[in-house]
Amino acid sequence: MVVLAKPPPALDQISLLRCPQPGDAASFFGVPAVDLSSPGAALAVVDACERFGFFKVVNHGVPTGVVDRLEAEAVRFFASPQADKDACGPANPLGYGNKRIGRNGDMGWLEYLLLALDGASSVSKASPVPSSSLRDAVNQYVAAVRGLATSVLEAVAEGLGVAPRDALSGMVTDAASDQVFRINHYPACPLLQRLPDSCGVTGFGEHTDPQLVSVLRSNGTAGLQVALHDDGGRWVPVPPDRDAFFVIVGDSLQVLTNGRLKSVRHRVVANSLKPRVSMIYFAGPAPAQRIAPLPQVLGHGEQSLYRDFTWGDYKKAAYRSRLGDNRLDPFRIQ
Ligand code: GA4
Repeated sequence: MVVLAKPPPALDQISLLRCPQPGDAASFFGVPAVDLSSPGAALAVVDACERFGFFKVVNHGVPTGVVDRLEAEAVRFFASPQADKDACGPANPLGYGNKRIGRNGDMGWLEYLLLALDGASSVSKASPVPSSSLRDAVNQYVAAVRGLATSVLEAVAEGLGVAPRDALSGMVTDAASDQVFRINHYPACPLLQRLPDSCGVTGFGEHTDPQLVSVLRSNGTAGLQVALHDDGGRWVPVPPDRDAFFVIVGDSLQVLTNGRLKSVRHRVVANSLKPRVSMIYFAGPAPAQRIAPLPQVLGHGEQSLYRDFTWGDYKKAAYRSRLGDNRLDPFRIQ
């Protein structure tokens, strides 16, 4: 983290970061791209999840109109009067949030809407939504993106030689599954121009996602960075691609594969000139789902690296943690 003698006002509660520069040769990261309908997709998915815990899906078949409609609704909501947005907040954890993330003091240069989804993957009644048009746009978008998440989990099962094919995806299609949807708006941050180039402002602080997988789509504004698993966890920028979906491996999938697939630390750095809008679908299992290595991923005599827990246990622990904590550590068998 960079420490300045006096950060500009309005940013004084948000951490500054040392950032890789987009032009640095060392910061180049060729994000693996997978076409799920191609032969060999299952092995490509497993390879990317093992090496990076991250990849992008291209030729995904999700209609552009569905994505554009939700983006337009999101832009409209975030441009609405502050009082209208505040009427959907403060996020606890659902609803409209402004700079505060979670319950334990994490702050970022963003505002967001966090929604829970019900068994039919529609926005739940417990989630405050600003309008029926935004609700409809989310429901339509989620129906498509949940299909993508289940295809990814089927590919993981196939690539790992796990049967049945829905051993993992079934955890998401289960009527009791715990799915969450988030829309983030990172306003342009002109104050950044007063900081040195190597210095960024935290948009969303570094963390891993607790769920199985997350599917992220953003507009064309840069900001997302991932930490490489090898190479000392070096941070690399992810070039934006508004036509692709990025898949992020979560902690639960790491445990279900006994650490073979690894969750990826990621963060968002604010942009000085352009707003960034991202929408993320988090595929979590049912609260009662046991999260333990699938028997077929364990080699002969291989023991679980983690003590047994349910998704409900893990979620409760996650919500007590700080964003950047290593949430799996307390569950690891020494
Ligand atoms: C990270 C992944 C999802 O965005 C999220 C986040 C949640 C929140 O924003 O309320 C958490 C964070 C996330 C993990 C640790 C806790 C809970 C903020 C936080 C400090 C919705 C989720 O499920 O976990």
